Amino acid sequence: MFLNKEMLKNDFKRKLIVMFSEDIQEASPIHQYVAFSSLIKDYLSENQMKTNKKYAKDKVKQVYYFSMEFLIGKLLENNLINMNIRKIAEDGLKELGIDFNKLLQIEVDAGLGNGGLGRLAACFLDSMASLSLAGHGNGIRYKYGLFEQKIVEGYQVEVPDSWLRDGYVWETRKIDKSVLVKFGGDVSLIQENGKLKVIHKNYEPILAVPYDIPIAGFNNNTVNNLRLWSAEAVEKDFDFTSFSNGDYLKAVEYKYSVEAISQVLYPDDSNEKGKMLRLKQEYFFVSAGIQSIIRRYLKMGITLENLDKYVAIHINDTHPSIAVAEIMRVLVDEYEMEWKDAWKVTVNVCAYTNHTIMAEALEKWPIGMFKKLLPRIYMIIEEINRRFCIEIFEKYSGKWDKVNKMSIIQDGSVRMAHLAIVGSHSTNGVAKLHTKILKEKELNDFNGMYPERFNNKTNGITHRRWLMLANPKLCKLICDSIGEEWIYNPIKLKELEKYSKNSALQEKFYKVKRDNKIEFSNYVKENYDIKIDPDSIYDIQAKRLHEYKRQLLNVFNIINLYNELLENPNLDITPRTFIFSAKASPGYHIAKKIIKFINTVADKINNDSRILGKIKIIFMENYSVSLAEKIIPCANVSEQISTASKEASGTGNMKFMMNGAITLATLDGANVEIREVVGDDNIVIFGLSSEQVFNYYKNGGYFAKEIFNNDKRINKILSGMIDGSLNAPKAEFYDIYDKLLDYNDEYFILKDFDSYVKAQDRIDKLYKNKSIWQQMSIINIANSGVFSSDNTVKEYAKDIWNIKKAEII
Ligand code: 26V
Repeated sequence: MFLNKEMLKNDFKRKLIVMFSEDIQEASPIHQYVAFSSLIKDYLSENQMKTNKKYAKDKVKQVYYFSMEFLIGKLLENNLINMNIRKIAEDGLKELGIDFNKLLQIEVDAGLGNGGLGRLAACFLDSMASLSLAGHGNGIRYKYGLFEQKIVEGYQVEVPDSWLRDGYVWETRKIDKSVLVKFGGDVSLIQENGKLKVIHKNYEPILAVPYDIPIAGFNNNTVNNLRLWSAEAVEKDFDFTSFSNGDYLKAVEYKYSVEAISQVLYPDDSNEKGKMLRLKQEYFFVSAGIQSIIRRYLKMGITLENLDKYVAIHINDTHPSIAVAEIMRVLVDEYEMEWKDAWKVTVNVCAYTNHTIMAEALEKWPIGMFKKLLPRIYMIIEEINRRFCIEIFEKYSGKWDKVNKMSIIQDGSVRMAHLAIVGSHSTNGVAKLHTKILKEKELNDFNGMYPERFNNKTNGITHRRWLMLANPKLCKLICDSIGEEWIYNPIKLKELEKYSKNSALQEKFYKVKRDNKIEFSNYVKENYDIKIDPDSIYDIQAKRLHEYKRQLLNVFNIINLYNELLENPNLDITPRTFIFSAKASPGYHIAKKIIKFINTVADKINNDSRILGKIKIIFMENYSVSLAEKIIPCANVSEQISTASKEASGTGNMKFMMNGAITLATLDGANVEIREVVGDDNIVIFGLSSEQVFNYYKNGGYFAKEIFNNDKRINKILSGMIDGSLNAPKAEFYDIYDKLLDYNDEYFILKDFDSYVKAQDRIDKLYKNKSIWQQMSIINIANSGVFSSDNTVKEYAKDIWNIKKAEII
């Protein structure tokens, strides 16, 4: 579709009149935003129609990415970039007297995810569309996304994220595509004409209503779909008896109990045991998604035996793994397919990604609850399991321990990861190290059973959002230096490497970073009333708060540095600004304490004039996609310091690298691969290896108290937590202290402390040499193209989904 600035301006004026009967002068900023975004959506709709027609006409194989989370952030600027009209939009709006950046700020983030897993799903959608791949999202339209975090007196306070309150421009309600999802009830099996028939009675029907969000590819006319389901009461089942009896409240209560299903995104804190509503959410969006997919393919005249030639379903972590059983239910019960045939199709259709080795995060559902909520699905899982156990038994000639270890149903619960692996033709980890650990440890038995199913797909990030959108100055400098080819093929960023020693270019990169840092310091001054020095090193750790991510290790180093500065105020260090941003799950007590601890330490250090402003600590509240876009472009140092083996991949690490930060890291997750591509000289590595960590877990030999007794620095830091020297009650941080000493420091913070301090010292020395630092930074940017999600998604398409490009002309 051809579009120039004048057309855009005219269309916009027209849209304001159509929507609000207002001209530009009258329209409020919010109306301007709504009208402008709706206009952009109109343009996308045309291409979406073309895209759908092409997919249908050519019977293109399509992938449906099933995910409980899609952390997409704001869409307006992203859509403008992908439609290649960002510049004319900015210029056109300016001519109409509208501040483009202010307009962009009006949009609220769609924060339908906890962290890495949800953001990965969003990056994949962007890449699939941009690579002309037919790939769509399937998820839940939560009324409330991940809570909004406020920091009050150093504590995290959670506020509901009512992102839909003022309406959401990008979605379209598709009432005609609604489906029924059935919960509970009684199931009986009867024989009819020699066939087994399933009778499901007394169930509770819930109406699943889809809301579609267009996903635009970059400069290629492709517009795919993100379908999010909302739960509503089926009108005829509205409790009219109570209503007509005058019990209006009861009638309304029912409506609310139904809508509860898509009310709120669960924060990934405590284990899921006993959380009926969460299981309901999982089945709800999976069943709705599968039913609507199958319905559509039948309409296209495709027989279900061939479904796997036209459809791939991706199971993003175990949350949607019930898809395996739901596909079986639809094929066997509704379309009377033979079990064996249905199973073959199901396994070929499904593929599963594992995102963590943290045992607490592995989903298990109590049998009783499962049966009650999903009686038919439970029967199907029992049958899947019965056949699977026979397979194990045959393969391992009667070894019961293998059966016990791998069985899907065991010890009173349904193990969702097992279901996902058994019902999929592919199981992948998200970084080389993570996949290795899965194969050798966590999922070793399954790897023995189905070695051909296991594979690695290292995560990636979309360079369109994380470089072009988030860091326009750097984007321009790169284009000025090596042209624009990298935008289409991010591997070409490599061209930059040959200039890494060029001092004129180094100076330009330095200036871009410094400009970003100044912009950020103004933002911090305005919002936090803290002055930070743009010439200090911006050292950033921004990610969910988890003990294994070790924000504590970071703080301990800061306290140590502070202690050293108190002893010697003339210590020759480059001033540092330590920036944290992290949400803790509302039920994760220690994580919330760590937030309070960071803020308490910040308060003390920021206000101590004796250290001459050499250290500043900022905790930025409410980490989100939008905040990440602000923070990451100004980082000098990227903190990726998880206990080795614990971080499956990390994706923040890739975003920072792409924006020229130097990674300070343990050899964990994708850090290992970052080191592989940039080389040892361009990353700072410290700490225990994953082998060493496993070795300690297995054989013991680590005694945190020993370190506490022998290392004066640690002794001082830990004692300072509980002796009242911080501006907090003495008992405030005792839990943290206790976990480190009495519970022997599960995440090896004290063990890695010395190595981390030395690594931080190396950072300081490297930064002092401006030319070396700039060279390192350029080399990092130059090699970050490897981590574009375009590459990752290409591999999924080839190795797992077996789908090909379908270009829209
Ligand atoms: C959840 C929980 C809940 C209980 C406490 C421990 C724990 C640990 C981790 C999680 C998150 C599980 C799923 C997840 O978000 N994984 C992240 O996925 C990213 C995308 O693949 C990956 O980059 C991150 O390393 C991984 O943590």
